Amino acid sequence: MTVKIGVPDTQSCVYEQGERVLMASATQAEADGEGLQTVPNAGDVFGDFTPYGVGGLGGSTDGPLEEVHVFWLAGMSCDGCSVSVTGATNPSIEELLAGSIPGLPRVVLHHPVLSVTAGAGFTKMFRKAADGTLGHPYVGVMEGSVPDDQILPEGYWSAMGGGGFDPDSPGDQPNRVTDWVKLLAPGAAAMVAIGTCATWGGIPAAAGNVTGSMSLTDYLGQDYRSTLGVPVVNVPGCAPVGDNFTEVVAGLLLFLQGIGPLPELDELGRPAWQFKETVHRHCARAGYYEEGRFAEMPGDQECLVEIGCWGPVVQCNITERGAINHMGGCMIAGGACIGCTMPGFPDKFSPFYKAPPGSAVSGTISRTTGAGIRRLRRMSQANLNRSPLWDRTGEVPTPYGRGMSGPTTVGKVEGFFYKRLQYRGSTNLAKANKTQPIPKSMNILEQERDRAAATRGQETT
Ligand code: FSX
Repeated sequence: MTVKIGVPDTQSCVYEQGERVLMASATQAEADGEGLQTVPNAGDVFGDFTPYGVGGLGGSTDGPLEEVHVFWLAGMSCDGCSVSVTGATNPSIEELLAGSIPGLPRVVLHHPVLSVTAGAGFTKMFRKAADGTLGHPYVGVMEGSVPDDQILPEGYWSAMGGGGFDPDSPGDQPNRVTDWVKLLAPGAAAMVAIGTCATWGGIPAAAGNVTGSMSLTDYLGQDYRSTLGVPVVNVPGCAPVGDNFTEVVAGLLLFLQGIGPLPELDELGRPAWQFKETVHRHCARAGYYEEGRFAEMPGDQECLVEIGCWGPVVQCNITERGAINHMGGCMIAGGACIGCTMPGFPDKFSPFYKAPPGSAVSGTISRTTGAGIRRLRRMSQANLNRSPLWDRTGEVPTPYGRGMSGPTTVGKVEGFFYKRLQYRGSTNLAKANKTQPIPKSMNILEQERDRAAATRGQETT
């Protein structure tokens, strides 16, 4: 059986699942006069009797999607990802849940910690999604790494709900999260791995990994595609920046709604615009690095590379985006980057208290060149901290820096050559107006005092 799914770009995706092949081709759908949103169903999850909808995913044919369900699964995690997401501001969870962002459907979040329902009432919607009776498209979110408990005859390392997946099952054993993932991933419009545990394996998969923990992609395999033809989307970070996640969800919803392109993902499935730059490039301390000034202990204000910061090679936008609402973040708070967004984390970055070996080379080069750069900058800075008027009078009339002088002889020589370069091919207005008179009312109070003293002198004589 072949189902064509109209998606809002020209990609053509094939997902093989037994006999079933799903093809996503906007071009074909348009050629058939179907446009978007005309396919009966996509994937086993909605069965043959679900309503027509967007991409065949169960939404209304009468208009845009009104709601999309998000099923949150937690494996081997510390719940830090959930905490991060609750702090997201742009967009916020509240905005997504309220459907207040123009064009986006309302998000119905099923979260094991945040949902108000519990027990069977909570897992009911998960079951509906798994057996194809939900009637709405859904996105699956995996927090925490995936343990290797499928190899166990019974038992689990991470579970949610109980009683088995067969409604007639008499058992009350907890249901493994790994089973939920197997059931929900094939019918999901997208599967998003949040946090480094879910994206790459993270801390539970570090050396000595007794649970056999792995990433969501390791578990589902590299051939996994969602019903929209999208591989696992990875938003790393331990914990991740909450806004990175909600921004990606918003982008996926626009895609699902048919009014936006699939968010650009890099070769590891990361949102490309969020993870292409290094920490160092946007770090508030990066200027110290180029001047060869390094912190010697936590709390120092300089570049942290020599006390264990891996920022120059780590791909992460925390220095640009901050932790919450563009505030805070590791380096701003004084913490060295330990590479938590990277697939090599944590093993390849440990021990965290030692400087990266590569920093010895780059640090030495930076110290050498930085010393010269620093001196030149100090000279320029001294010049730029004087107004043109102060240069002409030869003094700096500030009570705060008494004794600050006008330009020194060396400074004048340096300034002469600097200006030659600066104004080459253009007009130096200061030079063109150098005959402009010194303002007569400068230092007015002293003038008044002098005048008063002079008047008193005349009166007494
Ligand atoms: Fe992992 Fe999430 Fe690290 Fe925690 O729950 S990404 S341990 S900070 O935050 O899964």
